[in-house]
Amino acid sequence: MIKKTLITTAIDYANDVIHIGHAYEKILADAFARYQRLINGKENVGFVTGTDEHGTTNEKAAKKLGIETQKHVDNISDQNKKEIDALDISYNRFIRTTDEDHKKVAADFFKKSFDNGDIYKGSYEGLYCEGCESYKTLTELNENGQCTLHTTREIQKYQEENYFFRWAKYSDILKTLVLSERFVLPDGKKKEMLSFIENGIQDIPVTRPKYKLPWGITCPIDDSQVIYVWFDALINYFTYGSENNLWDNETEIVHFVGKDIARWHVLLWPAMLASVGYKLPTTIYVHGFINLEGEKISKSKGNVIKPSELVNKYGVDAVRYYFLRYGPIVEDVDISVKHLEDVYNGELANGLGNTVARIAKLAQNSGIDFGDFDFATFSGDDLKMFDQFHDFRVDLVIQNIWKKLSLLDKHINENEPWKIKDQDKLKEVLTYEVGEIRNITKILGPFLPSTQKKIEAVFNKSFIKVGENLFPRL
Ligand code: ME8
Repeated sequence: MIKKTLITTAIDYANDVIHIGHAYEKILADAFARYQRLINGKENVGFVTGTDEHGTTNEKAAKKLGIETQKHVDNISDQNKKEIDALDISYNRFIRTTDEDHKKVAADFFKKSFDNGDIYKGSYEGLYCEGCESYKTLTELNENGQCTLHTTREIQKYQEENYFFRWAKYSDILKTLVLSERFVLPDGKKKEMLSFIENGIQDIPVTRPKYKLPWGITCPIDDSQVIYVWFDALINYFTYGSENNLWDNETEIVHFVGKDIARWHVLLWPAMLASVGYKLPTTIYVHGFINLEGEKISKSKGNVIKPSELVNKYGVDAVRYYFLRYGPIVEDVDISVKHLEDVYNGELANGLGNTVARIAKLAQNSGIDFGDFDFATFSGDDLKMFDQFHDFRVDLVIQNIWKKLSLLDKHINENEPWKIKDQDKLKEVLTYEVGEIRNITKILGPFLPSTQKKIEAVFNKSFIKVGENLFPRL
């Protein structure tokens, strides 16, 4: 049986352009997608990212600017795509929830759930946070009555007629899922998800009246309502997957999400899928948050950095490396531009760049023929270097590669090939060193795709040439 993989990231709200916090997840998922393509073939991998364009947040952002909502989301989605492209994210589709195919798939999904008896008419009276696009209970608010994640926004009071999804009905199924191995990772997240279930899952409104929020997908069973933005947005994965033969039992479905939206993916999404009888996701991988110099990244704090700003200054692979190696793979992390620069100088300019340049120069000066090399075929030893991808620990995979690199550097320093006069001895030492750098280069692709290509061009042929300076010192 062919194993296919569908990889997804959360789709970003189109109220404002993404910052480096949002970008982390894209780089993480991209490294995993590139790895899957290496081991399973690119025809067996689908990777989708995009923008979440309906709902109050997006509509209000457009109103504030005095422009049509569609125009606003077109503009932001376009800018987000450029940001994501600047990071060399190898998505197969950049989906938008305003895409016609998605609107149709989402409406059909809703109708199917309704036909199966899981959606019913009701009325909601309660609280809503527009930042989370989520219904809230009093116990979820801080002592000032604000959402703990969006303290600059006012909590809304809603009283309206809408349609509810029978979420509570799925509590037992969800509990079994959460307890099962690898459904939610890292394991530390299980407890939080279980406590949501134990506190009692309530049925949830899955439409909003159009007279209050016209911006959304029209509800297929009542055209005076639009589909609730989370119900609509989660279906984006299925839109892409089902249209690409990637929503079946031969496909492993992996969702990468941040900790603030784990609950929607671990608890609501599987209940929605169970309601219509579609395959459930295989794994939901939940990462932590990036803070910048001890502060939450936010517009109101004035500390927003766009991915492209870092890419323009340090180069795409340096940015990728920094986030993959030091990003919030499990817990939140605090980053700073100073730390990025130290890492750049120490691990990229000195570490990788310098080692590559030293070996290339020694090899070129030696006049020795090192033979061709196959960068595309992976041995058991090569694949072993990727072992920790099993747990999505991209940081540890990189750590191991850099350990290998520093051993190689040590080998150069100890053997001092530039001093060796004996040709046979020189050949032996350099053959080992050229071989090692080639082996390291081979496995860099998921993390530093363009750097890999550059090093490959230097070490590919028997004639090794000195290439460009990969990471000029800052
Ligand atoms: O939640 N550090 O969109 P979003 C790490 N549209 N990750 C961060 C982050 C930070 N500082 N800030 C945000 C939404 N993220 C919904 C998703 S999916 C069907 C719908 C992550 O634009 C966040 O955790 O608020 C989420 O995974 C992603 O960026 C998009 O956040």
